Amino acid sequence: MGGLHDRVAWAWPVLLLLLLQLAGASHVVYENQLLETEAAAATVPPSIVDAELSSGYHFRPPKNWINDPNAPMYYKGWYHLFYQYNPKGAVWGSIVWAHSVSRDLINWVALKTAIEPSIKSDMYGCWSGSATILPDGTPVIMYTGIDRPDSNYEVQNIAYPRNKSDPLLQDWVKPGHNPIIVPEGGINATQFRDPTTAWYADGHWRMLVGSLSGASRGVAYVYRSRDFKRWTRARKPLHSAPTGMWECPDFYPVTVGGQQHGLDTSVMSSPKIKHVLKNSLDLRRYDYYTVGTYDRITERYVPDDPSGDKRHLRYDYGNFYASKTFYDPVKRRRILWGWANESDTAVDDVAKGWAGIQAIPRKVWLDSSGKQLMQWPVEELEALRGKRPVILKDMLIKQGEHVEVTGLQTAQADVEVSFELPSLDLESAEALDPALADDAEKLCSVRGAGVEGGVGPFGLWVLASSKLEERTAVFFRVFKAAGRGKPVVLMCSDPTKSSLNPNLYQPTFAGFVDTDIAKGKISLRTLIDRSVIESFGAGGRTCILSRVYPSLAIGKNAHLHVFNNGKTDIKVSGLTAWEMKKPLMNGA
Ligand code: DQQ
Repeated sequence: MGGLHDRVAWAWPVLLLLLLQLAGASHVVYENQLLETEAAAATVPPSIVDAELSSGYHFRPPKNWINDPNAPMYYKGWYHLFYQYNPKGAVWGSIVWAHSVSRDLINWVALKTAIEPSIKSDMYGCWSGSATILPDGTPVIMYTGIDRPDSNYEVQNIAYPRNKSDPLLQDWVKPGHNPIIVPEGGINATQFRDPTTAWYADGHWRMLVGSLSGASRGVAYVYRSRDFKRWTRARKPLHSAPTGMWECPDFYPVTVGGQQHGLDTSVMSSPKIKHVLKNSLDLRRYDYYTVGTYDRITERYVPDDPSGDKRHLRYDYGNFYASKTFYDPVKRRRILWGWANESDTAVDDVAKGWAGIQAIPRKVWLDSSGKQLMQWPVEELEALRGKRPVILKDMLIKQGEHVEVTGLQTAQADVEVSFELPSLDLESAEALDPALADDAEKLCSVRGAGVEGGVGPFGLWVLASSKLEERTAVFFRVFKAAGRGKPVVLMCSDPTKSSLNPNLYQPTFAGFVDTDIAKGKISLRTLIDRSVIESFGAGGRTCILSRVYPSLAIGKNAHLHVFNNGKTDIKVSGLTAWEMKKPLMNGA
């Protein structure tokens, strides 16, 4: 494996793929578009179908619906991403596993469909799943199959590459012993899905399947196997909580002590590690996680913070769901993929012919506090930055002022800002209403970007029209809170003015930022990609992805400002903004 022959044999298809992509062709076979498309296109504002609103450097296929990222992995020089895909249109349905490959996580080439209904146990759907690399290097996919037409009876299946010497892993074979797991022993058969990457310890493989027990208990069942073929359920689930169905669980070790390197899923060298358990809450459609301890003898997981199952630490406080991580052995890091749905109507989605993107892949690691994860866009993204960034330094922004960042187009940009609060007089900060002290979203919806404050709101107006009728505010706001050792920092994305189109869903997103603002500094990085605003507060402590659809602030008409709507002066100690180039994006 991996010899000269393999390299020569695979060089041609890869070259061909790249040429085809450059020529605008695609390997994805598109079947009939939905019939409504034309009719719908005639009834929506022109901006919805404006190609200038189509994201450019966020992962997506040229058309149709996508949802969950599936089985991300690195194999023989290529990063692989599979994802839930509807080949027939821009709404969920007829789901198969589409497949793309990349050398750098940024430029993507679409391959043919990897997994589609073909056996009894997946005939009515091939739903989400994960990859595990076996000790001999074989990648294996486990996924959920729907095996009857009239109800979502969910079973777990397995697939192997037909040819392990193909670094592109183009063909997948489903062995005859499928399904490998069926919902028995009182399991809710219609809520039993999304197997995780397996981990190995003490002669056994383990993996999780998400489920619902009773009316409202989210559960992660543990299955064990010696041979990866026969799987038996452990007596008790790994963990459960009264949160509703757990979709797409993810479970992995992280290094304690603030180092950023990731760990293979099977690493168990306690006490230097902690584990992260993430679940996607079907009821609320967000991804939350806890940090805790895994006991591989009892097969139980205990969150460090006993209230963690209720307090809902989230990867992202915006539009980000059904995420999945993988270990990248090349750069020794753990990478997180997450799906961002549209915030528009299904009619508009059909009109524009596509729906859904994947967030920029993020490196994740445990913060030195041990309490939360940190996230940062993979460094490869920086290759898309234009050569001549606009740089601003030491700019004071007084109460009610805003300063436009000029000299570049900002519809697709990467912006890094450092704010200083030179005269941080915390007395002038607003008092935190105890009733909202645990509800960042509500707090942001009543204290939005337009509501003058003491310290903040300050931040960016992104995708702003020339007269500012349209703008999305990404900002911080500082509160003093009785009984807390330090001020409370809120990070918000307020899209309530993002578009003049009245039919859009424009939810305010927000999360608290666990940082010591009394030191007088906070940073913000925002990735702007036409209809995507993906922001990282305080070096990746709090992240918010929003989808917005301006009707004026499109292409060259999109502007960027720094604003301060608080009484305290804010200094922009540094701002660097780069235009972003377009990568190869599956032929889109
Ligand atoms: N999407 C998949 C399921 C998963 C859900 C189906 C989460 O496997 O539970 O497309 O978005």
